[in-house]
Formats: sequence, C-alpha cells, structure tokens
Amino acid sequence: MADILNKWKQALNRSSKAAFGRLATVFGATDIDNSTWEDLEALLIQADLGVGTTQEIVAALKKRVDREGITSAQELSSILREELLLRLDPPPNLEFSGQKPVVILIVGVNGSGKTTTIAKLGKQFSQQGQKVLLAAADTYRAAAVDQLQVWADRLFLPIITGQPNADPGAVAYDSIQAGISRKVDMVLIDTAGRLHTRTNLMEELKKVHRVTGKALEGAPHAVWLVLDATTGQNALLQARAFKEAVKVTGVILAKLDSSARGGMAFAIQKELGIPILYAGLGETPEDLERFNRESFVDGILSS
Ligand SMILES: Nc1nc2c(ncn2[C@@H]2O[C@H](COP(=O)(O)OP(=O)(O)OP(=O)(O)O)[C@@H](O)[C@H]2O)c(=O)[nH]1
Ligand SMILES: [Mg+2]
Repeated sequence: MADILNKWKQALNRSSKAAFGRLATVFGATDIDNSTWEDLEALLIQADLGVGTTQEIVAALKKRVDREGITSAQELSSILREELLLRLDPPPNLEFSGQKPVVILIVGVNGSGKTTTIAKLGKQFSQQGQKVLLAAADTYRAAAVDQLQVWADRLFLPIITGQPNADPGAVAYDSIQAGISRKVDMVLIDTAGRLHTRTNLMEELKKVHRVTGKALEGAPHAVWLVLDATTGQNALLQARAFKEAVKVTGVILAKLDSSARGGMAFAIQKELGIPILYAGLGETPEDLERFNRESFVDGILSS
C-alpha cells in the first residue's frame, strides 16, 4: 500500500510542484484576506481545473470559511482537500458480468498513449487470470501494428493484425470472431489516433464501433478514451467529441507522471460525467493504476 502511495506521489511530482505546489504560499499566509482568494483562484485555474470548477470550489470554500469561522489560511488547505475529493467520483465497478468475450474499444487523439495503455491493460488483465486477445485495428501506419505486436510478444499475449491499410472495422470484426472461437475473456481493440475535429476520421471510428456490434451483440461493452494528461483543457474538448461519436464509457488519464496540469481530471468529471478509470504513471507495462481519488488529490497537494 505504501508503495502504491509513493508511486502516485512520485508520478504526480510535476503537478504538485507546479500550480498545486504554489498553494503552499497561499496557505502560508497568516490570515485569509482578499488576496488569498485571488491567489487560490489563479492557481486552481493554472492547474487546469477549468474556470467553472475553480469558481465552484472557491465559492464552496468561502461559504465554509464563513460558517465554520475559519480565519487562518493554513486551515484552508484541509478543506480544499475535502472539496477536491468531493468532485471526483469513487472508482466504478469494472466487473462485466456474463459477457464473453468482453470487447473494449480504445480510442483517442494521436499519440495520447492508446497502444501503450493496451499493453498495460493486457498485462494487468492477464495477471488477473483473464484470457486476453489484442486487436491491432490501427491499420494506417505499418509501424502502429508493429508496435502492438512487439508488446504482444513481450507480454506473451495473442494478437490479431490486419494488412497495412486494411479496413479497421474488418480487423475489429475478425478479432472478435477470433475471440469468440478461441473462448477468450477479453478483446482489447487498438484504434488509430485521430483528431476529434476530423469529421471523416470520427465517422470511421463510428463505423468501427458499429461493426463490433455486428460481430457480437452488445459489443463494444466499453469504450475507453485515452487522454494525455499533459494536454490540459483541450482534453475536455476531445472527451466531449469522442463521447458524442462513440459513447465513451470511461477515461484513462495517460502520462499523469509527465503532467503539471492534472487538474483537468476535475473538469472532465464535472462537465462530462465520464468516470476516470485508470491513470498512466509511466512508460512501462507496470505503470497503470486504477484511478484512486485519494491518492490523486494527496499526490497533487503534496509538496
Ligand atoms: N511518461 C509516460 N509516457 C507514456 C504514458 N503512456 C504512454 N506514454 C508514451 O507516450 C508515447 C505515445 O504512446 P502510444 O501508446 O504510442 O500512443 P498512441 O495513442 O497509441 O499513439 P498513436 O497510435 O500514434 O495515436 C510513447 O512514447 C509512450 O511511451 C504514461 O503513462 N507516461
Ligand atoms: Mg497507437
């Protein structure tokens, strides 16, 4: 347990050193005055909480300071922790009851961390005793298929690939068929990165989504959006567009370890209501953790 907490703290070092770390100067002041609130608001916005969430938090803090008769800036720190925690949902249950294979479609913009995340998920699920099949439905670049193939070999996971430039829907379809006949528990489908603003590519993704449903009723059982945590507020626009196109059911925040702006997690929950399922905390297959709101908040607030 202590190891896991340390891992979060180390990974969130950048976020905590940047905007959140500077909270220490706000909380270091003796008494709460107008500048305390101004500084706090500025720092939360810089940490990418978004204007809406920031204003909501500051208003809630002001109310509590009044009601609870708090005067020292120091005490603000612990009620801020509480208010931040309140704005993240507890991790949802990820049991998929009855379905077999469970088909999970992994989507996101270019370079957000999809392929690496699939390797991490594949490793975790297979360690939990699940029979996993990977599907390389990113057929745009030969290198993309190779990348997933390398992970599959390294992790001893079976993989279905298509020819370069093959129809990604066809690869997804074939992989589900293979998953059914091989009686696997899970099919993890990698897709090509695409900008959320490119209509034709988003249409193609919708098609992949539909095709999986033809291969197996009820598929995909989950659509997980991989967001690069270093992107900041643009991640919110991405999440909105992907949610609209393919009904995203969960978010994976990759690269939290490289990010100084982890605050976007709050904006995603507040504005889109999509649960954050996992956090990517590094580049190796072990660096994926179930998103834990306490570890996350303590990680960004530690300085
Ligand atoms: N530090 C860190 N790097 C990560 C993490 N996840 C992925 N990366 C790195 O991000 C880069 C892009 O990762 P990919 O998995 O190839 O991203 P992708 O979304 O599949 O990219 P495209 O297929 O080109 O759209 C690689 O260098 C990864 O090692 C993470 O959690 N932390
Ligand atoms: Mg990829």
